[in-house]
Amino acid sequence: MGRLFVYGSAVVSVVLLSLIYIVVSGNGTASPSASPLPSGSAAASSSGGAVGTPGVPVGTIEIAAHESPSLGFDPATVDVTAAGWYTVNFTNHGALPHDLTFADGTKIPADPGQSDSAVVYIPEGGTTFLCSVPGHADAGMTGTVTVNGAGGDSHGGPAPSADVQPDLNAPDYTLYPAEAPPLMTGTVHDVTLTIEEKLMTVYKGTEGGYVQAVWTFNGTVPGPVLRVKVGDTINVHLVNPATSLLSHSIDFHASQVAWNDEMTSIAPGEEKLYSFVAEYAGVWMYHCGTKPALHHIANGMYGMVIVEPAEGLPQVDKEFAIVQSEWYLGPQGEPASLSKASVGNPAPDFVVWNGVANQYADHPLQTATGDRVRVFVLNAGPNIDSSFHVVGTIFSSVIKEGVHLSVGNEGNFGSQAVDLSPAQGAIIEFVMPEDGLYPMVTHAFNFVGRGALGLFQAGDGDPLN
Ligand SMILES: [Cu+2]
Repeated sequence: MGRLFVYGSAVVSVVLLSLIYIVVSGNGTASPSASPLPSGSAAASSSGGAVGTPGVPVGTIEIAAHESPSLGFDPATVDVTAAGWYTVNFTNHGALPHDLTFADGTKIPADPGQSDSAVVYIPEGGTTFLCSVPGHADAGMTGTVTVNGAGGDSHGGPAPSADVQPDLNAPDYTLYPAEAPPLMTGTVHDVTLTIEEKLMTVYKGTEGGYVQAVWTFNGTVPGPVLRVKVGDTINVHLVNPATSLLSHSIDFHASQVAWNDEMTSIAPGEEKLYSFVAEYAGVWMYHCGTKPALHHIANGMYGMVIVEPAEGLPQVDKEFAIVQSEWYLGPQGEPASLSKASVGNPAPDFVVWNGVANQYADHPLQTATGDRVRVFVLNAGPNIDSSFHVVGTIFSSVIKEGVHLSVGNEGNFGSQAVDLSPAQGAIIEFVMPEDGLYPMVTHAFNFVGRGALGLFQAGDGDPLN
């Protein structure tokens, strides 16, 4: 059916072709060497553009498919200087099969890591393309080709949401240790937190990585985990080096102090002392509160304080500390996007455990089978709720924001997921009864594919041996 159309009136034709796209996409011309147009179509030369010889390319277009931070094409918008035939090289940087299907039905499929090409006619009015794998266009795999900035009807769907492209040269990320630190000894603790503004890889995969100019406490996102007990005094020396670009501050949720005293901002080159007594047990957030606080939190300035009861917590076999947070990617090498973090329906590019997307899927957290495992969990946000769940386990003990589900309670109740709004924390315990892998997710499942996936590995991870 698509072959009945010619390009005499390119704009109209493209629209018409787009309208019949769904019909032709299933059997569109797939052969890289074949033209989707009738061979020698006379109408092709009447378009008035620089058509050239039918089937003989006047240029090359490179388009790649990516899957992170969401499905899309790179670039999603291509501009050429003249209508005509082009060699289109399509590379699939993802882990799923994709194709590049033009509005005229030309389809270039590519398996993960593979490339293929076809010769495609770009009419004066431009054209559109998408991935015809079900759901992929809706997820953002659409794009346009314009001729001198003109055309490219939008029938292919909305532009991809991925506004930052992965960088194949991004350095590997630094694994953040998930093991909870031991209780600090003594009852008065002097802690120095030095602000460091630095580049950090927040995700690295086969399709490349994302580097952001983050703001940190002591050089890591999250900042260090501080572990004390009820009654302890914490003297935090906050240092903002002269080399910083911005003023910063700190706000400990484990403290009760005046906002306009301890929490005031200090300029580059300044220091201040923030002293408090840990009066209440729990998993507490600390963060920079300098305006706009949303940006300082979204760009990495948060961490966890564990306050144990004065008598301590019961002994367990393994302890981890996990902070959930979001990345709203700014351009490569720049800070996180405040405008993306500020909208009323925020859509983070990544939701992560301890600062880096998928790092504990790449590097599973090891335990012995049958270990009693305790996880201190904090949702640092800044915006998205967590539903913390470990697949294959039941939480037998949960202390969430002071509310305790205890082991051996009357009726033997358990917990499957712990809901944590931004700035809420919990202490959970569970046992992995057999060798194997137990994924850690937020059961808000739209975010699992955006970095909120980790693995606990019990024993050798293999239930079959
Ligand atoms: Cu700050």
